Amino acid sequence: MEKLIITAAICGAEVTKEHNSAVPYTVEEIGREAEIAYRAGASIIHLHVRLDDGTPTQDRQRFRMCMEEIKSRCPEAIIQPSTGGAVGMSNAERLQPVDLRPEMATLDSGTCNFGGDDVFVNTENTIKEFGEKMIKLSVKPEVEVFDKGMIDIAIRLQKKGFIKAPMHFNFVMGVNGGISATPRDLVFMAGSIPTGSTFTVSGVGKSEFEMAAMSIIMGGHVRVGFEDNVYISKGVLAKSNGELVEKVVRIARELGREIATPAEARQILGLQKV
Ligand code: KMH
Ligand code: ZN
Repeated sequence: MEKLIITAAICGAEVTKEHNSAVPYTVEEIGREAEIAYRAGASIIHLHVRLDDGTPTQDRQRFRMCMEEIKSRCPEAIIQPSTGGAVGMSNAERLQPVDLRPEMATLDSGTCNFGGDDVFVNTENTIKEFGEKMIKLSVKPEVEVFDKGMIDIAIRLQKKGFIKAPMHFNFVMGVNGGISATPRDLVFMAGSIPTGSTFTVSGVGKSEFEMAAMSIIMGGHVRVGFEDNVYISKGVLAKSNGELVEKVVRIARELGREIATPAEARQILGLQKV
């Protein structure tokens, strides 16, 4: 089986220090959390950035500063900025980090409820716009899907030339408004992507490690981190993103799956180091 790529989603846009005081906001905190996760075994850092007070931002300069901080601490890490940003941001706002030509960036392929009254809007034209820009700047998208229909949109737009094949998907499972995080649903999602695609799984909340274990067994990859879950076990807050990554490494080792280095992750995903 292919080696396991671990992604650390170190801060997200929604989770705050009130949920877990280790959630990073400042450039220094973001760099530190990325480094701890990287040293624990993550080869990809999925990156949202914040102002020092915790406000989510897609500001290009803030991304530049955070990416430089991460690169200075872990030069080999694959940095994957979010283009999802936070609910309510405009497309232009969300697309800013792509101008920095990262190796990867997320491409959210559909609209869904996002808990309460929030709606995370990604119309077909938005997906086309983001996909075209990523092709133009040679940025590999991680196609973020919160439900099965979003896989179908991505396949349709890939056939029309807005996304390059082979696609790499992230199944975000357990968001209140998206697909639930159950073994049946994960088998359904993994069976719905085109042959030759790769996938990673982000189990939200208490399902994080259950979905991770299933994905490891199925030959998929794994994302963990404060964006998705702040607990290391029931009722116990994780001390760092690194602690969450370490747990995935332990599960993978017990199940006989080796961890990919960043170089191996680049090979699996067809990335060229810049
Ligand atoms: N913050 C969510 C609304 C992504 O990074 O591309 C969207 C999100 C997805 O986190
Ligand atoms: Zn994200």
